[in-house]
Amino acid sequence: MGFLDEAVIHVVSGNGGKGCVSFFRARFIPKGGPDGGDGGKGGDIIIRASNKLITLADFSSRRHFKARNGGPGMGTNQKGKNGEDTIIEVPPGTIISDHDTGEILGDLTSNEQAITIVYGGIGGKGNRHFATAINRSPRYAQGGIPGESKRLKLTLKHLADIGLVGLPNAGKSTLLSSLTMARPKIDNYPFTTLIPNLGMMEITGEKSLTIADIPGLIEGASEGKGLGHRFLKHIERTRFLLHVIDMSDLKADNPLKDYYILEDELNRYDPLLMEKKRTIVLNKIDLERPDGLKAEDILLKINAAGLSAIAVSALTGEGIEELKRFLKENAAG
Ligand SMILES: Nc1nc2c(ncn2[C@@H]2O[C@H](COP(=O)(O)OP(=O)(O)OP(=O)(O)O)[C@@H](O)[C@H]2O)c(=O)[nH]1
Ligand SMILES: [Mg+2]
Repeated sequence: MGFLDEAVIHVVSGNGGKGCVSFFRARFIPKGGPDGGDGGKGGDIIIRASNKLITLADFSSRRHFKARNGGPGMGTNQKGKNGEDTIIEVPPGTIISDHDTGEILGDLTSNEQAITIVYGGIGGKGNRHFATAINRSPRYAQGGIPGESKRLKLTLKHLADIGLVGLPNAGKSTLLSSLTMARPKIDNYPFTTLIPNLGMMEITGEKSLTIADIPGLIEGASEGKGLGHRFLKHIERTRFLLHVIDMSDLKADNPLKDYYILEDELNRYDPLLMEKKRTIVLNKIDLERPDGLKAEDILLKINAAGLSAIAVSALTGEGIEELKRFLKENAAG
């Protein structure tokens, strides 16, 4: 499942209703005073975060949003109805900016957090407001103030509880498919994943953890090399990182070399990434190494360097249950 991480939408708040020109009419009172009511206010455009959404995919088919106009004022001093607001739901982690000026209008991080983006126009005043000593029967009422329109850019930053990082071909997508129901494209060449994939790992009947698989990272990613840098923003707000390394591909005398190179890239991209909890997943332990070293031997070397890792084969499923248990205990919110 690929997802949209950016969308541009067009929003328009409701016009204010126009004020009314009307005069009081009753039997035996041929010339009553002005009693035209005010127009109703136009609806606002409100954007609200909802936990039910995890992507911006809905906005690929729906880009225009308009709030209802205010109703016109009526006789006997009746105010027009206020136009209904339009509420647009987005996933938590959506940043809203003005597409034309770049100004950030809002950053919705938690469920139900909402922001009013454009207000509806106020209604016009009815003719009763314009009566004066000289003109007691004004035939004039105000029009409503028109709604405001804006082009907005929505950018989704928070995609997942857990982010998978690693070199191309390390087995991140395979790991996503063994931890979740997601079925991303997997192949034996670097840069198979071109856009991030998301999957949900169930914890209990109600709760699940969202896992994001991003394209492989390479040295220089923080300066734009490869593909992964474009997607680093997706891991900025993940709670937990799984750093996937390929056991069949690492150097026995320096098993963490590539790990440190990528960690350095993460740090260059945003030092705050270093504050996230993380663990190393030693993947592809089903493969034979030419030097005959087994997963236990590599794990010992990693321990000797002061780190720990969880050994798995994303392909055969070995170690996956342990990894799931570990994530439930350490990566759930
Ligand atoms: N033997 C073995 N092969 C694996 C394992 N995990 C992944 N692979 C293979 O490694 C290759 C790359 O796997 P992917 O899951 O596409 O790797 P990736 O890290 O997502 O790669 P990019 O998207 O290019 O960054 C595929 O041929 C997988 O079948 C494993 O545990 N054991
Ligand atoms: Mg992949």
